[in-house]
Amino acid sequence: MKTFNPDFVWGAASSAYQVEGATTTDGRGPSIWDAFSSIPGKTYHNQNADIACDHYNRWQEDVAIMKEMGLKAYRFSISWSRIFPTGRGEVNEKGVAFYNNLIDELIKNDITPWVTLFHWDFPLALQMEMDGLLNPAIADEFANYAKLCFARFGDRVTHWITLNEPWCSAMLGHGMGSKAPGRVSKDEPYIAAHNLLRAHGKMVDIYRREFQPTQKGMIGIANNCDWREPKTDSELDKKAAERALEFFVSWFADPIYLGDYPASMRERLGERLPTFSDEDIALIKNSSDFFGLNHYTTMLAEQTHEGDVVEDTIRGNGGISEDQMVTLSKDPSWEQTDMEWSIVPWGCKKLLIWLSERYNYPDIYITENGCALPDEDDVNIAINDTRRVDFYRGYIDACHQAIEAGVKLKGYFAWTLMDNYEWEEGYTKRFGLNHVDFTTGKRTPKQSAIWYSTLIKDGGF
Ligand code: PNW
Repeated sequence: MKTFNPDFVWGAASSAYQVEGATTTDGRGPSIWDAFSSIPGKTYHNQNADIACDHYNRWQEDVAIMKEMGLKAYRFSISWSRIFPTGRGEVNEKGVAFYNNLIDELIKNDITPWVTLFHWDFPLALQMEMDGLLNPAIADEFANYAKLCFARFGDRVTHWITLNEPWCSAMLGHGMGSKAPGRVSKDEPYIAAHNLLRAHGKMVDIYRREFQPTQKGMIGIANNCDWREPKTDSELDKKAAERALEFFVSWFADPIYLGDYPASMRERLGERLPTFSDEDIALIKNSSDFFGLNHYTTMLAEQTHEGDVVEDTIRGNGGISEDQMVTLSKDPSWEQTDMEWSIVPWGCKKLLIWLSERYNYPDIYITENGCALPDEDDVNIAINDTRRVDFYRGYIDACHQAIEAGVKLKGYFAWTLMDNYEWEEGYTKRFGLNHVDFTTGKRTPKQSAIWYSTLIKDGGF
């Protein structure tokens, strides 16, 4: 039996746009994802999240499912444009009421709410008025929105995540353009990331000064990072793997833990990488009470040789591999999920140790980990998801090994509570512990949900 500390946080995660639906109900304003998904060709079969899991109407049933599963925590995000339909100005009280009800219901059922303030559904009005994340002034808009959330929900919410995966907003939203706002650029990712870090710093500053002393909560950020394993034992490949991790997670975590971007990024990017002002970095440094990590896969990394054609076909570098001089690949022996993400549990362990060593052993929470499997439209196939059970067992075992190696891992959130709108992939990629029939809305627990509940009940497996 592998046992975990009794106060280890076992949870499941979701995000507003992926589950809520009701995109024009009760005064919600549009987000960049409503706009992006309405452009023909941007998403699978032009699917959008107008209905999604209809969680906006079925939240009570969904909390009952969490209760049944024995979840200790539920990570969800707030839709900014439900609270401020145009991003700022007058508060939409009906939007506030929805989250108040959800939070109260969770607490009534002994499930701790972990709230993400921003999970990609940026208000369309601010995108159009201000150019979104490219405008430095956007940091103040984030702070204004976050302040309202702390004021209205912080009496009950004591676990805050400012941003979900700024790497994705920067690289996939402003580099490859595969996610909203769909911009394609080699330089904008670095600007968007910079403003997101500044926004994070301002949100945390407001929380710490105005709310944390009385509300006593904790606040952090959720960064995503895969593991990069050197393709060979050569010094060049080892350095390439290290550099790939630096361009991935240290891009965001070094400013927060060490006070500036990694030297490898500065060296390679020069002026293309923005510089923090003294005021910015004063707010950003030490601005996370815990390390939130979303982790999905592992890739092999090798030094790109001078003259090689760099084509980021497996997308692991968000389309700007040449900035890193790193070429990524996969070991063909690795089993893959429906996202074509390789299943490599030992990569998770190595990453947890690498992060702990680099950032001096912070408390870490895995804020997302999970897998999509094929053929699960059919509920009868979905409920026999033994491969997902194997996936979770493998990764949770790797977490256990990391803890034994000294990593201060304090919690784990499965992605995701139920099948939902997988962004540009529409409803084809199913990550849920619970199956959702998108015609009727019916939820059905998969075997993985039952396995996970048993693990929570037993405190291990
Ligand atoms: C995360 N990558 O997205 C998000 O936080 C979730 O909303 C999403 O549903 C989940 O993981 C599964 O995709 C990612 O290309 C998207 O490295 C892309 C990448 C990583 C995470």
